[in-house]
Amino acid sequence: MSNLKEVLREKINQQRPRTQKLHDEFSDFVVDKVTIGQILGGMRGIKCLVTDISYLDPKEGIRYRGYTLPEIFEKLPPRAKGAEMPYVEGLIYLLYTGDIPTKNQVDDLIDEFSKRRIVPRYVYEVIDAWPCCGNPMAIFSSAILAMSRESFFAKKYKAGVSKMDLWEPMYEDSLNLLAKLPEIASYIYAKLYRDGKRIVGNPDLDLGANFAHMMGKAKPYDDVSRMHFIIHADHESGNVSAHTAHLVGSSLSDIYLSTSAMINGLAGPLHGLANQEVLRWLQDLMDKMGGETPTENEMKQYVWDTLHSGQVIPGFGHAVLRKTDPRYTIQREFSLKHIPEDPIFKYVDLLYKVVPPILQEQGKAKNPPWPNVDAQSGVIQWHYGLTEYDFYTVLFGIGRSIGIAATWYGTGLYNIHLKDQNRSLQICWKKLWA
Ligand code: NMX
Ligand code: MLT
Repeated sequence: MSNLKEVLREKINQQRPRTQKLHDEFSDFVVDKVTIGQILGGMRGIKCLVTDISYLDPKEGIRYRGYTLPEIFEKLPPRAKGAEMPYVEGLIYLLYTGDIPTKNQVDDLIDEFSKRRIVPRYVYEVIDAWPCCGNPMAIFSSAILAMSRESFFAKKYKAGVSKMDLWEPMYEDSLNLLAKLPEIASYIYAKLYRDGKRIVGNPDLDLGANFAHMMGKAKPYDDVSRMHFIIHADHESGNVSAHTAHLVGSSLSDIYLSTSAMINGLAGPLHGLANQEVLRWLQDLMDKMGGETPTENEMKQYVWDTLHSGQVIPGFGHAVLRKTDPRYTIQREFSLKHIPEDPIFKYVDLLYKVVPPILQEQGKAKNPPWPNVDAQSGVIQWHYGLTEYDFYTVLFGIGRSIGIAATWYGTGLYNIHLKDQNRSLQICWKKLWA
């Protein structure tokens, strides 16, 4: 049995009385009042979900298990030889347990992942069955959905297991899924954009390095992958992707069904797809500029033209954040260090300067919409040779699955608050106006 599972068993036994106490003693506690504006704003600021995994402060950004992102990058030990970024497996350990892992615990998890990474043949056949030019996110979602056949949890549930023990098969499913996602995603990439030949995974590598290997990308793409998956792992539970997985999972659908649904939500342009929209939008400008870097005034004009045509500026603004996204800052610092002369980075750098004041002048957003995670991620991918930007949201999806998986085993842990969630969230207009 893996060390992680033993640790979780102990923690679950410690945590259960806490949840029970909340349920027994605080059930009538009034958390908030809800306004029509909040409902129309898409459940804006309504506190109605429980999670221990991450917390999003509007002024500070995301904290994973209480740690800010800079703290995460500083504290997560150890690093692969010559690597700048921590292992993704270290973050997975932290999100699952709340503890910064030791080197042995990370090694143990790397080993677990390499044992679980083999993807059933029929999943490759599902991917192969897609016609050419399919949407990578739709293909990714369907491959994950097909794997529902593998769900250990669904089998156990059918066989009749006590709900106190459900976390165990949920845990097994969650690690199985996470270990397989890089294999699936890299095959979709090979099918859509390379020669269709799968690069077989290397069991001696960690998740980030193995993904780089299967994508056919040289160093430092291993570090780029580690950074990307770590910063995208979770963003509280209320965003479309995490919330969707939570909601679907609350009916005790297995993790494959829940994650596939999450991928579908992430695929929208106001959510994860914005990271590729940024590149598409900038490419259009680059074409217009004939390869020249625009002046500040030319860039301002391009931003205004986009706004006047009724479109949003991708990569800017956020439903919760009221400052520059720390995920943006981490990628910006990486770019300043490694790719300062990249022509697209120069565009992005200019946008950082011109967009917030323009959006403030436009006057729609209450706060100047600062750059979010998506404003920077595509540029780094592009620089390291991943120029097929239609694929970028798949990368976001691998990262986001980590937070979903950590929450998923927690579904088995908490049990109480996730029963067929959201039964009475609707308001009836007729009743309201009567
Ligand atoms: N460009 C143009 N208008 C904007 C932008 C933007 N980047 N951001 C906000 N606004 C508008 C917004 O459309 C709304 O207008 P209206 O009243 O006509 O509907 C108004 O400002 C107020 O919006 P906010 O309350 O500040 O933000 P809201 O929560 O409604 O929207 C986003 C949040 C993220 C959907 C919005 O900022 C946006 O569309 N950004 C561009 C797309 C993007 O980058 N999405 C990625 C988000 C992060 N992620 O990875 O998922
Ligand atoms: C996310 O990472 O999910 C996005 O920033 C959207 C959000 O948190 O609302």
